[in-house]
Amino acid sequence: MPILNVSQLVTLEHYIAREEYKYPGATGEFTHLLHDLSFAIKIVSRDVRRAGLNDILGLANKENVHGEEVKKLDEFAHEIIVSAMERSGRLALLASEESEDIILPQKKYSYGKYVMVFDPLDGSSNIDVNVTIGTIFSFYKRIDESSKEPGTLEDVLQPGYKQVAAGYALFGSSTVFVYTTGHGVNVFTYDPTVGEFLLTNQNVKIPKKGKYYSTNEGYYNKWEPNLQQYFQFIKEDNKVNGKEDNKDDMRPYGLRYIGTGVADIHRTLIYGGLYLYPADNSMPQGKLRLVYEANPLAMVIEQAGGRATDGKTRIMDIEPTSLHQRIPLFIGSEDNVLEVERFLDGTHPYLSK
Ligand code: FDP
Repeated sequence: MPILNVSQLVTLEHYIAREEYKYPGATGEFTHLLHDLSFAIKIVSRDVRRAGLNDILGLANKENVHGEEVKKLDEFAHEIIVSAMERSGRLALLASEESEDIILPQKKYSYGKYVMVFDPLDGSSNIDVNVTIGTIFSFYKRIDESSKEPGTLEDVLQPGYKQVAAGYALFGSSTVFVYTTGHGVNVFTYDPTVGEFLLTNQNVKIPKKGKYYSTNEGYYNKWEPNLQQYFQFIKEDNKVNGKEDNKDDMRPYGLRYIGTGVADIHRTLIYGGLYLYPADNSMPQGKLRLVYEANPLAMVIEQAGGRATDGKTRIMDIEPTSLHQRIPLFIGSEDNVLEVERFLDGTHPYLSK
């Protein structure tokens, strides 16, 4: 019995090329960038899958058997992605969580009209314990598209609604590549036996409401009182004390928290619900990064029909002021995000009980 029906065998490369035909006048430049990125992701995936082995070899003398220095996996993923992408000649600059400043392609490559931002390996606390981690990415057009000069910080500090594509790769029970160019979200799963990403879920839609919430609830005491009330509310059982059984009321919600934002948000995309990383009294700006975490994930979730805000404002409307800016994030099914927002703005009827 074949694993996939033959009619479903659409590779990522094939899909990207097919998409391009839909845009008269498309130059194919962007298609090439996505090809380069999928190549980089295959390399990162291979090395994530061998991470434990590399560590054991490396631990002996701090060098592996080839006499090479053993790098931390997140630094390694950063280097692979920069090296695969800079040589395309289509990027004006890159920006990564692993680099303090913007990264310019080496002088021997030319500067193109696109900007790439990425988090090479999200979920760093999970790398050494075999729990799902992922790479987040997004692309913008530089402000002056005709410029042949190196890109500038201004080219990166654009609001998320200007992203031309965004997505992520997840290294979990399989490796998946999820991306959107603003026309729906598609999921590709890596088949290592043929070395290709195959289309496994086309035009994914997030459920309008879900019964999972995902957050580090250990910080409960640091949160604002209205948010604490939200957590009381979602744990109440809608069926106790002879209350009317309302099918839309899914309480008590179930808790799921991997601690890798991109993995928690991927589950939220598929099953519905809410992922939140709020501000608290020790991190008033929140923890997650606007440019290379919140914006790309917001674009994917919105394209799937969901919602992403900082509790008030749409994430993709926020003007970034610095490369590593942090932001509170409430993201997921539309109804769940609206529900928590009503607690934050004090209008939810539960608050007046
Ligand atoms: P990490 O620091 O482990 O890289 O982006 C940062 C992030 O992971 C998210 O992926 C994750 O959801 C969150 O931080 C985990 O933070 P807590 O340890 O505070 O829960």
